[in-house]
Amino acid sequence: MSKITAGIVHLGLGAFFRAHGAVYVQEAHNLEGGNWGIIGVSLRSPAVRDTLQARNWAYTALEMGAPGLIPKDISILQDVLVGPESEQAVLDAMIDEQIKIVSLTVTEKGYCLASSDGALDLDHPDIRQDLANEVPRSAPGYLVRALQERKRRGLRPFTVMSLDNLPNNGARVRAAVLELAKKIDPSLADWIAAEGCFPSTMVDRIVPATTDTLIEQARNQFGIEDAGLVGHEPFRQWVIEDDFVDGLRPNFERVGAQFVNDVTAFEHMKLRMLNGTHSSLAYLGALAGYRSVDEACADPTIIGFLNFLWNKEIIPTLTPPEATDLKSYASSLLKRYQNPAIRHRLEQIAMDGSQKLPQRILGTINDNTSAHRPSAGLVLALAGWVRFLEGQDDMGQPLEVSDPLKDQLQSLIRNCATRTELVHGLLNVKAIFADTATERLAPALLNALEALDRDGALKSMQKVQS
Ligand code: CS2
Repeated sequence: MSKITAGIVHLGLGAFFRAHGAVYVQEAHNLEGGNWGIIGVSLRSPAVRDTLQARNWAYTALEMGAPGLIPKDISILQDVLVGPESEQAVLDAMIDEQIKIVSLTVTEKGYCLASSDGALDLDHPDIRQDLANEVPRSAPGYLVRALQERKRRGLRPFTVMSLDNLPNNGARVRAAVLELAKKIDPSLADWIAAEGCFPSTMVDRIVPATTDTLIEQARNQFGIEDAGLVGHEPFRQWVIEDDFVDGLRPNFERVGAQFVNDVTAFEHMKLRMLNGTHSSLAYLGALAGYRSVDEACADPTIIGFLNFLWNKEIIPTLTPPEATDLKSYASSLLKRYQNPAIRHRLEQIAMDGSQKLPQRILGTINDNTSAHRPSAGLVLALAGWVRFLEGQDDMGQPLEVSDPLKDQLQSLIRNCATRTELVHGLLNVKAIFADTATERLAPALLNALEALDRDGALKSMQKVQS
């Protein structure tokens, strides 16, 4: 295999990027060649590197749809680095002038933002360490230190392209980078502000965590021995603001990406309609005893509840992106959820609720409140999150809670004697609810929580829509 010169460093080499962004880059390379190989970086654990090493960074992207499994070879990764093993190796890769783009899927929490308003959290332990040391730990820290060195060497900056499910992801990462840079060297911040580019993007593809069963299926069906493979649904979408340093980027439009001046309408649609209902399903579906999205979406009560959320509570808050019909978008989402080949675990989607709820659910509730529209379904989903944090479904089976604020939230739950006290305590957690009209939300949340306590998730979902 001949080596392709790398033009992209990607931070956060999880399954989503390997099944989405990397596939687009691979396809653009297959069509046009060019120097757009990818150097992948894991900022935390060596696990992905250790797995991908066996096949020299090549892996299989397996489409899981009605015709069965369709494998595609992805060999666009040129190297995989692990931040905590060698920060300098990661910085060296980012500083290399061949690198034109640094893209990121570091999840919501990886940006170290203070609260739902999106400012950099200067008290975050990783940001504190990045201010005190030149060797970075956080994603914003790596971006700033690499840009600092590029400036010192008289090089052009790279484009910073966030591919995470955050609204205005480009503007957010730009603000975080500028704030950190300003603290380190104000002239660096000025240079980045003047010369840097931070396109916002909307990314979409459902990518469940790889299971041993899928690895085995690939072995049996295709003779592929690949522990690093990723499975994904057939659908994909990528909408990108065309704002790249010196216009340098692969021709992603040739492989189906859409370039726009402003991605906001697409982001809102996707975050509220897809991710908002995904999170609602994760909490309420899991409480009802379901374990995967397709399983939950076979239940007529849940289908009715999803349609209720889309039609009555989410679509009224949205401006449709050009050439998009939101009702058809909703029905296509339901079909995607019902894909039986994607056993998307609800507990996976439930992860990191404290980081996801503001952009997925709370913004929609706020907009409805301002327009004097009710949000009983979304408030029920929020109450579902609270009950999920208690760690048991309606039948008393354990649920796995994983969240950076888990300790804080669960100790609040333990220490509140009544539901009223708990609702007030939770709504006071500024990292989640800073931008929410909590006085209006409190009585509705209390009601919904009591309904779940009394009736369970399924019956409550039924009552809301009737
Ligand atoms: C999901 C997303 O895990 C989650 O929180 O809602 O990963 C979702 O599958 C993707 O955003 C789909 O594009």
